[in-house]
Amino acid sequence: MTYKKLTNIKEKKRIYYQNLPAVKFNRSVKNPTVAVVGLGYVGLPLAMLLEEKEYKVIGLDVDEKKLSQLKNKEHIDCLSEKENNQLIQTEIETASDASVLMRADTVIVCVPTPVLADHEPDLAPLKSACLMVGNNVSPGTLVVIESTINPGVCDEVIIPILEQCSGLKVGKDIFLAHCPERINPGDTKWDVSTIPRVVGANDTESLKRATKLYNSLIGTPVAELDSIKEAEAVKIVENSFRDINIAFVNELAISFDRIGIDVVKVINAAATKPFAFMPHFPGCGVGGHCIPVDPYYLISYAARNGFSHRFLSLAREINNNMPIYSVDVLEAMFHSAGKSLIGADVTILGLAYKKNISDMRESPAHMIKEELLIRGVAVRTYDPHVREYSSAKSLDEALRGVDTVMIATDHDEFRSISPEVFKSYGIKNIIDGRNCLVKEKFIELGINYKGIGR
Ligand code: SAJ
Repeated sequence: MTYKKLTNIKEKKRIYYQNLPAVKFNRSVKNPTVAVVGLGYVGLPLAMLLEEKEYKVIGLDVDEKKLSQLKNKEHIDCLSEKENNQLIQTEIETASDASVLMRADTVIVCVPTPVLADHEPDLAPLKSACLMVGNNVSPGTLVVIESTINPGVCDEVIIPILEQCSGLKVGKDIFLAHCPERINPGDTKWDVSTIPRVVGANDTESLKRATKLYNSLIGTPVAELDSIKEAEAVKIVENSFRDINIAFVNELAISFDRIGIDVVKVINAAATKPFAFMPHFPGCGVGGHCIPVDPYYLISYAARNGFSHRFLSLAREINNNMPIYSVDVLEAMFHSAGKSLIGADVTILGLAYKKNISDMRESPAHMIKEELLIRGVAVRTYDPHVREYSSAKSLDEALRGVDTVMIATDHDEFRSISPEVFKSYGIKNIIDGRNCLVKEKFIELGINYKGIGR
């Protein structure tokens, strides 16, 4: 696919900037200017870290609402409390006009790489970001892609866009590296300043510049790869590894449910082995913008290259089925009491895809709610981290008048609800989709409790 250069005004601008001496171009060698494209849960913490390390930072985003929130120092949902407090202290220049990129010595692209409804990779946000970069990048600039991508995207998509739009040669006039983001939302231990990083590029100058940049940002030395494809593969492998391990324990959970074994106790016992075992835990599904998404990037690219990732695909199928399995467990509970699900009142506790955050992307709770509605259930939802999308606005409203609860997210707020509180609301049935409650205590109180695999 050829990407047409924009009007020759851009040409003239670039030639003008190309000939500007660095000092006029505000290209201070001491404090290089770094532009971050995409100010989400990856780009914003990175922009704040760059500013902390005395880079001149320009934040670029197409979301005017987000830009005004940043300008007015409002709370940003995708950031932790600590990051929000830090954000108030920072003075990052933000813009939606891509021409600011002409002033950057380095441009770091941190835009989402989701999948479409058919699980095919959706590179539209990334392509649009690269078109902005290609049409505004000036010679000598280092471009780093942090967005999660499969092997081949830099060589086959990004480089053609950058070169055709800018008229510049990657590896000679401009430089390109891939440094996959490794942000773990909600993690209080590992953050952008401490998470070790991997950098890959196809030429030594690009690799050298990117390694120098990231070594100036984080304490641990960057792991270097001399192929951009290998760097693209690293993140996909990390997250596919997690997905297949979760699928393994989810399959065990379904199997052990039939033979009366508590899979969580077995996994915890297996984890006493200090080597060659890494515990993962079953649940009502795998959500988020990484784990259930990234394997599809490799599955799709490998298929285009004549290989079928049957194992990765099966793991995705098992994990995608867990929300349905959770509703099956509830239906079996009702049937064993001689009741039907039709007309039942059920509250789903938790909408976010994982504990103590507000992100609902690919959350299993959506599919659980859909499946309950299909089976004729009246559904209420409550998530203290996602009130605006909760149908009940308080725990009291969520529990009053229903006799069945499904836990879809193991927020601390839900873990701390005592069995006595549930009992006081007349809750008779609990499906613990995150195995986060103390099973024995609920059974002692005569509440029908079923977890996932226990
Ligand atoms: N989940 C399980 N069982 C598990 C672990 C997770 O069902 O044993 C579910 C969670 O409930 C959630 C989904 O999987 O719905 C994803 O959970 P996650 O803990 O993997 O959280 P993410 O999606 O934020 O993953 C991030 C990833 N970080 C990056 O991609 C940069 C991932 O690589 C990390 O391994 C993960 O955080 C982490 O370790 O927490």
